[in-house]
Amino acid sequence: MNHANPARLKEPFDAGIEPRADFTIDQPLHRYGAVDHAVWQQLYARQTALLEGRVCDAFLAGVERIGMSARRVPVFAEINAKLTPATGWTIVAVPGLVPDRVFFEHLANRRFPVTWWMRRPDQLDYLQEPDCFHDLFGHVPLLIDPVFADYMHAYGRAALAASDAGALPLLARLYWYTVEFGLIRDPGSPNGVKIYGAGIVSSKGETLYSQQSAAPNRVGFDLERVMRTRYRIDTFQKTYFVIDDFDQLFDVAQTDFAALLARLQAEPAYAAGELSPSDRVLTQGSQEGWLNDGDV
Ligand code: HBI
Ligand code: FE
Repeated sequence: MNHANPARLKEPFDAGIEPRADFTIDQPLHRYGAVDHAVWQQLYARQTALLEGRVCDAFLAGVERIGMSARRVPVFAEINAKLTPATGWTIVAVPGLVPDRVFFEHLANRRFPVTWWMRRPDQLDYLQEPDCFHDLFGHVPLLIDPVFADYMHAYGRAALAASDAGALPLLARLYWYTVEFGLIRDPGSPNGVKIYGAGIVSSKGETLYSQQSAAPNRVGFDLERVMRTRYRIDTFQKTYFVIDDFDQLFDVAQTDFAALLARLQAEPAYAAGELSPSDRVLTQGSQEGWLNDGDV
């Protein structure tokens, strides 16, 4: 799953549903048709089968504890009945991508914005914007893990501060290479990694590619390295960053980002597929299949 750049919000929000000032809406349960539930059922069945043995245990435990329906688009209030008592997080329905600052305001208050609508059947394998399946199935199960839940909260507060300091791109890279496309060490698995990033978890193609392909680099997570690394939103990742455990993310969230951001903004960025001599390289990618498309 790749996120469109929120700044390029294309379609006006669905005319029938006027969002509140914080861009939230009530989940329009009446708007789901049989096709929406069928697409949810198909994606849920496909990904839960594919993720066995590939996704981290915390994700599977989260899916179990939250108890999302396998057959119908879940009712957000029913998800919150399980999630909120556990880690204080609440999911809120939104019409789609919301402006960065609004997004971070929600995270800083333990609210996770979940797009209400489902992709169409012809978008099963690829969709530019996050839909309900990506946001709910991809992101929410880890919000019931206490350490990951604290990381997301601390990240939201840091990103809010960074966006005021004009350093949002650096924090967006941290989100991209952890929350969206992060891998976690697992010695017994292919390439020594398992998946936790929501963008991978909600994508059949990237679930297989991120763990098994020889093309991408897999590099030990380092905060400054990640914040200096550009990413593409229209291809699978050229480099994945691998954490040892969620405590590592929680420690990162305690960083004094103001001082770090001031220093990093002066540093040159790495291209998405570039390796640096100081990288802890788990696998050096063959880069096969990468169009020599330069790099954003
Ligand atoms: N809005 N609904 C929604 N979901 C997101 O994941 C999201 C967003 N707006 C901004 C945004 N993400 C980015 O700023 C982050 O991915 C960094
Ligand atoms: Fe996402």
